[in-house]
Amino acid sequence: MAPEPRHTAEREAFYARIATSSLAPLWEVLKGIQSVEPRPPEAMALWHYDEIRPMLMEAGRLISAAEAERRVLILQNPALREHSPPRISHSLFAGLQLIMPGEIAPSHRHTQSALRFIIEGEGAYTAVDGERTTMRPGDFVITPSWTWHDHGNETKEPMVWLDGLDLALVDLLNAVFFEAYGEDRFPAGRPEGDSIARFGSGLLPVDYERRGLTSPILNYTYERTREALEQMSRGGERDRCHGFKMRYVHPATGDWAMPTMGTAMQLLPRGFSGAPYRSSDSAVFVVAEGNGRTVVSGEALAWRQHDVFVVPSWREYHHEAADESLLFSFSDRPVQEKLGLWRERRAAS
Ligand code: GTQ
Repeated sequence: MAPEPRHTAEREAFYARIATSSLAPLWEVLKGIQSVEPRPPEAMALWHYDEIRPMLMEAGRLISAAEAERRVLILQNPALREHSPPRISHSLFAGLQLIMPGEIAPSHRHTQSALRFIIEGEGAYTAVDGERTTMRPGDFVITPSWTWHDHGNETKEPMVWLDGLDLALVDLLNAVFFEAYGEDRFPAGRPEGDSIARFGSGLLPVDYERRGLTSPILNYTYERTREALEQMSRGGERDRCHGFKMRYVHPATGDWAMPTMGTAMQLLPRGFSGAPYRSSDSAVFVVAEGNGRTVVSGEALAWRQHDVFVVPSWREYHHEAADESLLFSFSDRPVQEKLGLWRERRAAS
C-alpha cells in the first residue's frame, strides 16, 4: 500500500495559494505528461463512404459552395469532438469536400497546407497560384502553404475529394494566417500540365532554384502512381508489413512532398496479410481500390473502396487484403522526423 501522503491539507492549501501567483506543482502532473509510450487521445475510427455519401449530397442541396466557401463534411474523430480546430487525429484534419456542377469554391490562401485525394468525379479542377489541374480519382493534389487556390466543377457530375490539412499543427504554433482573394478565381498564369512537365519526369529546369519546402508538382496522378506500384509488385520483394509502399517525394530534394504531412500509396496484393506494425505517427488511410481489413490492437476495421480510417499513434496494426488493394495514407511523420521524434516497431518475424 502506498504510504499515506503527509501534509495533505497543507499541500492543497499551498497549491491554492501559489495558483494566485500563476504557479503550479509539477509533481502532481508529471506522470501524466511523461508517459512510457504515446497515449494518443484519438480513437481508431472508420467512415464507410457509401454511408456518408448521401449526407454529403444532402449538404449539396442545403448550401452552395459559394456560401459555404468550402463545402466540407469534417471527419471528426469520435474521441476528439470537443477539440478546436476539428481533427481526425490529434494533429491532422480530414474532411470530404463536395463541388456540384457549375460551382466554384472561391480563391483564398492560408498558411495551413492542404492535400486533396480524389474520391469521385472526373474533370473538375483545382487551381494553385494560377495553374489548373484536372482531377481524377486517386490523384493526389497539393496546395502548398500560402498559395492561392480555388476549386471549380465544369462537369455534369458532383466531384468529391478528401481534404487533409495540418490545421491543429499550425494552430499549436500560432502561425495561422488567412487571406481571401476577393474574386472567385485567381487569374490563370501557367498552362495546365506545366508543373508536371517541369518537375514530374525525372528532369528539372537546369537553373531550378527551390522555393519553399513543398513539392512543385501540383498533381501526382493516380495513373502514374498506380503504374509504378504495379510494376514494382511484379518484380520486387514486398515489405512484410506494408506490401509495396511508396512515398510521394519532392523531386529536387527527395524529402516528403509536403513539409508537414507525409503521403504514401501502398499496394497490397490479393490475399496479403501483413505483419504487425506500429509507429509514432497517427495515420489516415483512404482506400483507393479494393477491400480488406485492418486489425488495430486486435479490433478489425473492415474497409472497401473510398472508405477512410484512422490508426492512432503507436497502436499495433496489420493490413489484410481480400482483393488487390491500394491504400493512400498521410500523417505528420515529416514533422516528427525533423524533430528527431519518429519511431516505428515491427513485430519480430
Ligand atoms: O480547400 O481550402 O477542408 O481552406 C478546410 C479548409 C478545405 C480548402 C478544407 C480549407 C479547405
